[in-house]
Amino acid sequence: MIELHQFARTWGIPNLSQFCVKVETYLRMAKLPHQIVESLPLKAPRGKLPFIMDGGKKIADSRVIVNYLKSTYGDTLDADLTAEQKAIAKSFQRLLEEHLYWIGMMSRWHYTEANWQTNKQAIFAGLPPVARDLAAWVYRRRINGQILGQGTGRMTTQEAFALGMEDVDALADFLADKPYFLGCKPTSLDASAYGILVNTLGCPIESPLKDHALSKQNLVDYCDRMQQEFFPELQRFQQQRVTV
Ligand SMILES: N[C@@H](CCC(=O)N[C@@H](CS)C(=O)NCC(=O)O)C(=O)O
Repeated sequence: MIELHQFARTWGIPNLSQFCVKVETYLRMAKLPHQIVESLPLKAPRGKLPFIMDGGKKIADSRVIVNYLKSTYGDTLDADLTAEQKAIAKSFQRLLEEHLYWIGMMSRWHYTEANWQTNKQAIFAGLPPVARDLAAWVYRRRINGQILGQGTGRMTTQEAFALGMEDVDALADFLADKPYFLGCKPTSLDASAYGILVNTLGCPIESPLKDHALSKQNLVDYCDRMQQEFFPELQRFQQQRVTV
């Protein structure tokens, strides 16, 4: 059976990692039997989660994983899309994963001390105290280096959040009143969109970006629907917001 190696569940959403949510959602949408193995990036082949094990093969990077799953088990979700829809899906996927993602990372790893403590607790709480602080320090340096290298970390937080809000506006306008991003049926773009969006508006990392995303009722309803449909064992997203 396919093994999905990812962070432990937390925050009442499928995963604190956008890309782990993406792959688990894809597996569930495509109805591919799998089991979850809790892990940390230091155990991952490319130093990042998620990765999967399948028939003795280790496959890392959510994009490579989804391509592998499509070519090995069939493309049940995207096969019927037109070339134009596929092009739109690819563009939004890149916006979500290569742009909006980094602004979310900035909010978690170096925007406010409160966010950092929430993030640290969620990722490292399972480690013994000294190892926890050391691992958190090492990883914080490493991830902040990535955010700087990617470029988002070179902007003021105000500039970066403004760019993230443009992404959120584009996503809200494109989704409009459709049930899924490309219409009436879920596609692999929804795995990516739900992964990044639920980690923007549905997690306890506070920022102007989160507030802006929460002001888009169609995106909030979308995350709620996705969570209800594909993660029915989790509490409904909107109810959690009311009780938090
Ligand atoms: N392009 C990769 C990105 C994966 C990724 O960035 N994973 C993060 C968690 S969201 C990670 O494990 N980071 C650890 C690190 O960079 O040290 C994918 O699509 O899977």
